[in-house]
Amino acid sequence: MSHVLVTGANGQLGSELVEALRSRHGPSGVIRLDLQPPPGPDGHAAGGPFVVADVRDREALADCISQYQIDTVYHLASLLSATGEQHPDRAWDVNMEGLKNVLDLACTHHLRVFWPSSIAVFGPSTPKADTPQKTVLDPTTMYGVTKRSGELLCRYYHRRYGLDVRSLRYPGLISHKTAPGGGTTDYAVDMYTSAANGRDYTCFLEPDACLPMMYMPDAIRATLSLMEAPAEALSVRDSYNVAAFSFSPQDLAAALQRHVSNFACTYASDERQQIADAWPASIDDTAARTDWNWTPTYDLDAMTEDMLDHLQEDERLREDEGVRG
Ligand code: VAH
Repeated sequence: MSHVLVTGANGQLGSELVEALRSRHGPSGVIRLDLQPPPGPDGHAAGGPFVVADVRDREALADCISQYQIDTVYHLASLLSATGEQHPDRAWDVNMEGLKNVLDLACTHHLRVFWPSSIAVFGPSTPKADTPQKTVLDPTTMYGVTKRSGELLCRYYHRRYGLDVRSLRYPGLISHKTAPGGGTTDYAVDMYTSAANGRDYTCFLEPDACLPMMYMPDAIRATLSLMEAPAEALSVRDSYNVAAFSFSPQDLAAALQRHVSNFACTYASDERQQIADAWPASIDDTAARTDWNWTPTYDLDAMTEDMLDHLQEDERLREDEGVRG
């Protein structure tokens, strides 16, 4: 029976990847690791081993790998773009020391590794439309610097040591199950939540800040498709561009108003606008489509319908619980 380790398991991506991996490996086959225990009894799906540890602690990671006989690591623990700008030193430490610990241990224990990169590796000199797989990479944030550095580290470990480490440059990820934390694209989840709860929203980006985005079910499917692809099919060993669709805050507000007619969005951009300005508007993911048959399922309207269905149901359940007291 294969055992997989998910670091950053409490996060927006981690919590849903754990659920998807459990359907393949069983609850006892998916080991979660994060700085804090999972939130509350009704937090993530209960059950399955959980390790409280810091990914900068190589010994703790080694103990976990040995104790649970891990054969694959999904190393998600990371500080995201906005938080990384507030704490650049910690972002470098967690994002880089954590990754190198995982890569070194993967070589020692002959593991396979998935590691998320981001469109944050692109910068102001990168072509903004249909950003190519191979292009200028001049990230302006510490997060982007760690993601590009991490991509180069992954490719080095593959070429030098033969490590099977695979990576995706995720766009902004949108989900309803676990709140995101510290990202520039997180405005979208905040806007959905406000509209679903009958509140207006003030967006911290400009109305025309168009960014590549992806619904979480597609991101999970892309991750597992990449990890299940035959190694010989893969032509990219730093990190694959992967895309679904792009939209701006005003596009999202209009999509929401088609469902919540009285929803209103105002705009008050902050320092996160400068981060978004350096990122692409759309991504060319031809390599992913060619090498491992990537194709997205959701577009903006399909995502909006599904997001609102789930968020409005969650709100009804909270109100019912409030009524029951
Ligand atoms: C962030 N959600 O905003 C992350 C992501 C493409 C953006 O990497 O930092």
